[in-house]
Amino acid sequence: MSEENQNDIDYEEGSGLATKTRPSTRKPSLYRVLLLNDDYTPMEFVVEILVRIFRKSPEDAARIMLHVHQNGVGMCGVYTYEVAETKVAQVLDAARRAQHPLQCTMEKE
Ligand code: TYC
Repeated sequence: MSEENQNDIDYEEGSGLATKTRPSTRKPSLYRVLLLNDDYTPMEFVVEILVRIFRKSPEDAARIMLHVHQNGVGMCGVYTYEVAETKVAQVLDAARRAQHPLQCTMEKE
């Protein structure tokens, strides 16, 4: 089933009525949350963020942190709009409190 036809409208023969045959269950758009590299944020702080805010295992967190360190940017996860927005805000707030320049952003998948 294509994304466009997720909630098909059926035009019943002769009745003049359009009836919805399925309840509305449109899939929400998803957003990638990205972490950006910088020269000052300690590696341990980034790992801690990935464990605490993105629920990564310490091993995955270390792998993602190193990827960002080496490539400039990396993905922390994919979420619905409001969840992604909240995670970005939590990262920026934690970085600001700790006075690290760590940057985090989101983009539509
Ligand atoms: N580049 C940082 C350092 O060498 C580590 C780092 C990794 C910073 C990932 C930000 O998103 C980041 N201390």
